Amino acid sequence: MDIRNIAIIAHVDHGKTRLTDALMRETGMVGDESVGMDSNALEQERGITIYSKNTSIFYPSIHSGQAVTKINIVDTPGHADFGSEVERVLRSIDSVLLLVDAQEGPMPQTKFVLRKSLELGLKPIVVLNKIDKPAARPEWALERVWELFMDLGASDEQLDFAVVYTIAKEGIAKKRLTDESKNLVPLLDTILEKVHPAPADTSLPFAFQPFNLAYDNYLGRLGIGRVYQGRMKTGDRVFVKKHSGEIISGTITKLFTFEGLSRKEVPEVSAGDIVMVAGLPDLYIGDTVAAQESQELLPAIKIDEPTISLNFLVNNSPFAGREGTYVTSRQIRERLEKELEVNVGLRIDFSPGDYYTVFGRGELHIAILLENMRREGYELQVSQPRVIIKEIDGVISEPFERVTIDVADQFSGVVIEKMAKRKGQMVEMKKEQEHVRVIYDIPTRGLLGYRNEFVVDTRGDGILCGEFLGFKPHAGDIEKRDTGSMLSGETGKALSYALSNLQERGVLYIGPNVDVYEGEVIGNTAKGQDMVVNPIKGKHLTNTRSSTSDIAIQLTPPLSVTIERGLEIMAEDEYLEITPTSVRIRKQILSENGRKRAGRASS
Ligand SMILES: Nc1nc2c(ncn2[C@@H]2O[C@H](COP(=O)(O)OP(=O)(O)OP(=O)(O)O)[C@@H](O)[C@H]2O)c(=O)[nH]1
Ligand SMILES: [Mg+2]
Repeated sequence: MDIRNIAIIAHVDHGKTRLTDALMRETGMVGDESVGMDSNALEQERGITIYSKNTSIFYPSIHSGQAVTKINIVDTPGHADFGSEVERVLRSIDSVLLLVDAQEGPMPQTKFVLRKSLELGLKPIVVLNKIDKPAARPEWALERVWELFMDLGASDEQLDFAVVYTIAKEGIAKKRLTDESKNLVPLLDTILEKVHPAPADTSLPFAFQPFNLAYDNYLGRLGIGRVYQGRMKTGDRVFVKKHSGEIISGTITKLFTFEGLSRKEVPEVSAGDIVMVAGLPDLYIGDTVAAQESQELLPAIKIDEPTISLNFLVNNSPFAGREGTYVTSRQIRERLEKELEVNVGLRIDFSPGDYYTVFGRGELHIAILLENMRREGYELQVSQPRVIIKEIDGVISEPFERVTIDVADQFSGVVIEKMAKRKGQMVEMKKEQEHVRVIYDIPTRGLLGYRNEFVVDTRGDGILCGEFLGFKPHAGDIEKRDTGSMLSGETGKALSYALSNLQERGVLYIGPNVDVYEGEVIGNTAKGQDMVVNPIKGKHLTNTRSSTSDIAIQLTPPLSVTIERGLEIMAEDEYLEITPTSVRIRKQILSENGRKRAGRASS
């Protein structure tokens, strides 16, 4: 069968998943409206794609009686923190649909994914989506896209891109804005016209390379990737060839292809297709699975190295074990070992014993792991994330990122001031109408804890996108925290009366009637120092006829501590306690005397 392999790429929220869902529906691959690509619970809750996923559609439909083409589609995440995931996928497909919101135009992540695509020599199809929005300006957006291609040094052939206009939400595509259309046929036709059929030489020896991993309790590790040449049957012997030079032989136990969202077991796979293989426990992203030991390696797939680390430990707070099902060190270890099977870029050092050091690609990477664990019933605590410092050629180096910031004019001052304080080097600054776009190179260390502040500083209106630059010489001390922690000195139930007084002195993380313990961080204080307070104190009963003011206590809604926010705002001597129902920040040493003693011992 004729096969086309494409990925859908874009800035976050520009409509990739909606379009993929609509393509599946158009071709009859899914019937139910509620079934979609963002299948993970966390993705549904957040409304963003976290894991890239593949689907296959057949066009025209299998029942049409005509010659059918199989289109393998990879839906990628648009959030900048998952950029390296997109990069991996791009290596394994033949063309991309570059989606651009017709109102917003190209955004920082559009540039990132387009640059990677052009560098790989891909010839994108431009899809201007959301043309139904009242403020949509497709001509303007198309002009910006063209400029972006030019800026990124596109070849003449790449510049001569096809354009399709879509309303992904309604499953409509048009080649010209003035066309009448009720379906996605114009887009499907463009794909068949512009994307070349996947080379399908089955006479050569088998070669396969995974770009994604999956895990199955019965089958073990699964590799999802592309068959570059040849055929393979279940039961065949193969060689897993690694770029380190290592060669491991193995046997394929099961093979799958994709149909819509489901995988279909097949006896044989052949060149051109995107498939899933089972039976190779040592398989990793970028390895070459070959029929012959002497076969050449396929080019490596780059995997970003970890940039931050933190410790995972058993929860030992006074509330430990109240809310979680899996709480022991062994249970946490087993869960982390399972995670290593599929989580690309994650590393774990199990050797310390009483804690495990987890290395990840950023706060969000770690936060998603923690969020998944708590949903499964785990309870644990983690230390503050730190950046990974390395010595490269005798120079102490740390990870750097390039961040693009878009803010309304009035907020640019505070952003520029804070970036400078965090050792950001301005690379470029451009004014566009009432907006300012500033680009910085900044140590990841300076960015830790900033995103949350950024949202507050720009009243939720600014956009900040980062891209990993690599390790560079250490930028020196960064002084960041200008708030202190407000700590409970007591264990009990927080009361409105006490909280109403405390909210005068800082921002609270808890509301009334919440159980607190001694040493728990219940808020922050504008003054740089920690402050021990009593949140459980009730109003003294006096003889004076009580006023109505007691009932009418007005509390500002607390700033709820999520896992991501917690990782950002916690201090070095604190832990983030995570259970299925709560996220709390606490001092590592709970009693004030204990902390004083420890402070004296260390000074
Ligand atoms: N008005 C309008 N809204 C759309 C259209 N397509 C998608 N949306 C909306 O845009 C939002 C984001 O759509 P998604 O498909 O999740 O975007 P995405 O690009 O997959 O997002 P990430 O995977 O998180 O990067 C949703 O609320 C959609 O309903 C469209 O054609 N018109
Ligand atoms: Mg998506």
